[in-house]
Amino acid sequence: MLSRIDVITLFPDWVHGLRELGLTGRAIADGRVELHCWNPREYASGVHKSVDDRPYGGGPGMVMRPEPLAQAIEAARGDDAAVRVGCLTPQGRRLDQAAVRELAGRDRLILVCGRYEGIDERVMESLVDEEWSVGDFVLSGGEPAAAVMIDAVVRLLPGVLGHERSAEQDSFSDGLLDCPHYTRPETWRGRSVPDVLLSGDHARIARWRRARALERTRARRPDLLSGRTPDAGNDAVPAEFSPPKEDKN
Ligand code: 9D3
Repeated sequence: MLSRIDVITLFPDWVHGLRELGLTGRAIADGRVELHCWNPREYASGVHKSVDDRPYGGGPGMVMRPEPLAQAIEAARGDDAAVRVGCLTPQGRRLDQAAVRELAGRDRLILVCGRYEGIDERVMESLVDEEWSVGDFVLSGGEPAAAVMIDAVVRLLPGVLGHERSAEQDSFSDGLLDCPHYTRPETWRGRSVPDVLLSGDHARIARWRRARALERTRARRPDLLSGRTPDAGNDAVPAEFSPPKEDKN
């Protein structure tokens, strides 16, 4: 079970934000996980303490210099030679909930955040064990991706979510998108809450929610259903809840 996360970043304010805010802030305050931060700039030498330089071969942008970054990674690793070093890069393995569960089951996480056009490849070869992406879009650096990964992982740690919101009930833990939700008033701007939710019949409500979740998943993210076995997985939409067409997106 994860007890410690180390982030290597030129922008430690991202990590301070995780410490101070929200679910991650509370988990750290409660001692459920430690979050440490290492800034390559503190390992840079010379009056300018430069952490980047122009790319060999030319081209736009800058590349993170190997030595300050390597020293920051080694400082984070300490004497724990076994801990895997992950790097957030657009070329990495796409993060999904299965990967998040896997990461939450490790003892430690070391996350290297890139900035500029990238990191000197020799650091990737010699010190980085795995690369992670959070999706096929362009961020300005690895920090927001690390924040996403850390939030997703920390909420799985025991005691982080209140018992009223168990991680097991989540969308994606059963591989489906979430069902719709409603609260008061019963009618809002001419739209009423589905009768079944007011019925008090909890078994029927559970079947309705699953039917809605299945229909939504089929309409919006059929890729999530493609690896499933409809019969064994109980994935048929009950006839009692044959849906209004789900056609958003
Ligand atoms: C526009 C710059 N690109 C050159 C063709 C390469 C590039 C380098 C660095 C693109 C983005 C970044 C910064 N992004 C990350 O470090 C990053 C990221 C992302 O951009 N998308 C999804 N996941 C991740 S994890 C780290």
